[in-house]
Amino acid sequence: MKIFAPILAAACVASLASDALAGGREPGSLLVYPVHRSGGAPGTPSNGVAPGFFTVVSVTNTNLNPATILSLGGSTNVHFYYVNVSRNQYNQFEPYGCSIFNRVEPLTPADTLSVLTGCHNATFGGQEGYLVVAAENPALFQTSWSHNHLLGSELVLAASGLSFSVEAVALKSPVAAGQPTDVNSNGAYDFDGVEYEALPDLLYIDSFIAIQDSALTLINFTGTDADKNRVLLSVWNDYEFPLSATVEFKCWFEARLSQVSTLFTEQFLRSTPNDPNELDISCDGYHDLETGWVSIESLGVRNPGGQLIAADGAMLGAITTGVGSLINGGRLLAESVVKQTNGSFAH
Ligand SMILES: [Ca+2]
Ligand SMILES: [Ca+2]
Ligand SMILES: [Ca+2]
Repeated sequence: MKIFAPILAAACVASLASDALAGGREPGSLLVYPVHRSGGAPGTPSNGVAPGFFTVVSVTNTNLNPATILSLGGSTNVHFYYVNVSRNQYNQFEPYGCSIFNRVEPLTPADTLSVLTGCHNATFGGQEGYLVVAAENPALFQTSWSHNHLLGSELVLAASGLSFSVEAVALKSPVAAGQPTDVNSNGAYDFDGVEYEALPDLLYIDSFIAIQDSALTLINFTGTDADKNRVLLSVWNDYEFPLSATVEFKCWFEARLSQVSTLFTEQFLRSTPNDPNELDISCDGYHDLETGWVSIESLGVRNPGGQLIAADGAMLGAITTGVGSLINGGRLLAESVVKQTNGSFAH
């Protein structure tokens, strides 16, 4: 930091933010797991995408109160939608497409279910992407309902033992408990404040350490998997020196920060005006490593014809170690709702 730091405009913006955020800290009716790596159970073939990685996904029904011991009260079904990405080797931010593999599981009151995605996702290994899990009425066929009792998390493991875990983003439904959530009957989960909570319009990486070269994951919830979300990354280094980069992506990506922009590298940050005291890990008062933080905002979503279909795309994401890092850890991106964005998930 600077000794006499001016009050950041961003801090003022943050203080206006709504407290109704989807931070994965309270149970909801729909869960978004930002990353799944379904490299297959040990011994299963992989198509070469993220081989050796697999994920344990957990979902818990915190409802302890069955209506009657013999009724379905308190129970729910949970519909898993594995969104599997077709990687584009020429542009990791613009996959060729995303396809959904889905299945339904029942949860009794106080039930918790953990699955290995290599077994639970599509029948062959080597998939990656993200996962949506939505509560459904167990008495009706594929009818999503308000059941604000779901919590989730995931543990991503590599054969080497390296791993990270991250919570699922839990979205509450404002619909009355037990009532169907597809209010507009369009067959999509709408994150519009009517069916489910709206999504934030600002995401944050609260801090990054450049040499860690963490992986950024973003999911686009506006338009289809063919539409492109243009994103502004506003970065401040350890001396509040402003930098920025843009990235365009479709559907879902996970990429190392150094691949998103070279501004995230230790070498580049050393070349900027930066605090000579931070980050000091040898306790000699002189910096050894460079750090910064990031706000992430959509600049709009365009269809394949280049036409603007939304001025502000809806996103969620995470910052993790991704593939191959020696340093482990993962967390959801922080969120602010300055102005609501309406996302949706068609299934
Ligand atoms: Ca809907
Ligand atoms: Ca520094
Ligand atoms: Ca030092």
